[in-house]
Amino acid sequence: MIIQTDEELQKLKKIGSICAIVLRDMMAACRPGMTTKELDELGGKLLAKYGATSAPMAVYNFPGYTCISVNEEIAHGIPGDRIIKPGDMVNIDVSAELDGYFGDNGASFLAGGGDKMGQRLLRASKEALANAITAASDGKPLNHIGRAIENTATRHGLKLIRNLCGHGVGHTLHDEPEMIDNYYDPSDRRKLQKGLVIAIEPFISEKENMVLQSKRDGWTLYTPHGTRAAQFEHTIVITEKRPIILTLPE
Ligand code: M1C
Ligand code: CO
Ligand code: CO
Repeated sequence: MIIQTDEELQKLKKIGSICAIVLRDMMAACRPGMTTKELDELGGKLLAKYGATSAPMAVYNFPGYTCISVNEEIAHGIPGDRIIKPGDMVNIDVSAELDGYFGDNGASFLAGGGDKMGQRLLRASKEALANAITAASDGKPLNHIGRAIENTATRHGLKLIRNLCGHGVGHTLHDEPEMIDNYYDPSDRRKLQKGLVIAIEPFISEKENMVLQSKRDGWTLYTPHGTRAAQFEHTIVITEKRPIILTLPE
């Protein structure tokens, strides 16, 4: 969506901060030995405490309040009886709705510390998101987002998942513009504009550059060879200067 009024901005800030608080508290509560279902139940309780509704459930009938993906699972992992082990790469993605407005954020982390490559993936994907946010302002080409992400991955000697992308957010979870690529597409002529609300979510990976969808559950996106990736996601508003990050814990 494109923000027209201050009231819309305030409502988006409200749901954005709720998404950020829920993500932060779930990450802080995550311990090896827990199941992803236990972690998701906490997410569900926190969303209810703030009066927010899980977007994956409301919009897509997703079988969980949040998406929790471990190791070879890259995104849309269904919370279940998988036990989180020390050193696992865990991604939590929290998206929610309040009062007709949506927010979306996500983060990866290594449960109970991890290996060098895992840390490299985290550092590179966090930096890719920061660089993409810096590249986004009123009047700039939309493909500067993907260019910043691709350049960051390359500089770190890493790959990126090319068939996952960012998207517009606002009146629904996946709003216009669709498909904000995480790589540079010179043929993409779209421009960013003031007030546009988008979610940027780079997935930087060790080796593989695409994911497949599980035929078993219809949701989980995984790498065919089981190699890992890391994702960080924020919902932002385009301005003439630096974007406003909506998914910050107040
Ligand atoms: C597949 C790109 C990755 N919040 C989720 C998303 C997409 N994630 O938009 O960040 C969607 C959750 C709905 C199941
Ligand atoms: Co998300
Ligand atoms: Co998203």
